[in-house]
Amino acid sequence: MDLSGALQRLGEDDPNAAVAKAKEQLESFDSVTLNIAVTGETGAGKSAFINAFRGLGDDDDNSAPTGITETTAQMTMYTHPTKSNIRLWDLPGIGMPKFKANKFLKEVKFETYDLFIIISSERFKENDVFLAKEIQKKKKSFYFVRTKIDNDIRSEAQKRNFNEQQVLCTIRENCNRNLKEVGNPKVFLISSYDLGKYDFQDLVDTIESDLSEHKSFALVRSVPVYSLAMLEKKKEYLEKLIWLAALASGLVALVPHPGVSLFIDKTVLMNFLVMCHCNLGLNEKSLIKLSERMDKPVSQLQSAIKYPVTLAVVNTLAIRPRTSMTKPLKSLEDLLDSKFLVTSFMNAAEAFKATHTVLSGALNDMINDMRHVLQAAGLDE
Ligand SMILES: Nc1nc2c(ncn2[C@@H]2O[C@H](COP(=O)(O)OP(=O)(O)OP(=O)(O)O)[C@@H](O)[C@H]2O)c(=O)[nH]1
Ligand SMILES: [Mg+2]
Repeated sequence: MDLSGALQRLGEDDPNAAVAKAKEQLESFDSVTLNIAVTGETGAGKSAFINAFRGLGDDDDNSAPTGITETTAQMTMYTHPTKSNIRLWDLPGIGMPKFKANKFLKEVKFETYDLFIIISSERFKENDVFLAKEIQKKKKSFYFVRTKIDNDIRSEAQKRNFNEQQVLCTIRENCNRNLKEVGNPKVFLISSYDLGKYDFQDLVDTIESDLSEHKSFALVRSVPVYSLAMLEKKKEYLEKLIWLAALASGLVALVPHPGVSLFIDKTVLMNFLVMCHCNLGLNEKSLIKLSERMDKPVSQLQSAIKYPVTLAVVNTLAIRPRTSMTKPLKSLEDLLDSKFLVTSFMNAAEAFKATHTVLSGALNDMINDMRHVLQAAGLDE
């Protein structure tokens, strides 16, 4: 996209006004809230699902306690580790002695949640159907998730004539038999310990298509990348924001006389790149989590990273960080260390084009890196 296309999309002629508007729009994507309620019987796997969705292990700090005895007896909110406005709510199932249907309906504030996930590790029961109907009455969305599929596959795999697709099909049919009363909804089969497999991606795609643009962005940005398909989805979303970030950086409004260098605050550019870096799972914390989940040394995953984001930024076109004149940059942190960029442009259109190219190039490099990380982790099927 060029500058005139970007201005047209924002409905602005004036680059200065467009910068303010682009900043506002970027912030609105950043500040959108998403509240996901997760409910189901005790032991169904609610807490494990919440942890997996947040990219955490069951033993991490701030993770939801999981276990073979009743562990969640009251509603608990868990925020996303990097985005506090994305929240998952652990709601004890209505079958629990301490949480009968009436009490549940009274205590659950339906309007708080954007959607409900009803989890079972076996067949869905009366309580699940009852709850779905109540949610339906409140005009909210619900999704049925049949979890612990890895267990089913593992035990069925012992049998002669084992066929994974057939096992999945049988589980699906079994679940559907009990859900006719709620209009035969789709059941998503997942393993919280292997989100890259089975129907997790399908679940995200389906929820995404039911949400508004801003909320679906919040959803996609919050899930960890455990498959190439999820990486592609993230790519699609992040690419959509490049033109906004390029405008919001304010370069187009700052162009001086031709040939004169500019010292500009690069906060917007860096914030965008750091957001992408973190969202794709290239930050150290995410790599450590992935290495633990896949039982691979973190150094093996790190060595798959070929283009540190700094290189992409530094080497591309007109944007050069000020510190490159004094000391070499080695990491994203080095680049973040210097507050200003020095650069020069002929006009606003050129400034926009250069910024757009830099951001696209850096994002593309990060995506390629994440693809290599997934390969190194054995998740490139
Ligand atoms: N293999 C496997 N085990 C799972 C999965 N999800 C949960 N579990 C295990 O099932 C048990 C119960 O999971 P929890 O997440 O604690 O269940 P819960 O629904 O939160 O249970 P309460 O808090 O008691 O209501 C734990 O031992 C988990 O490790 C899964 O997808 N696969
Ligand atoms: Mg629990």
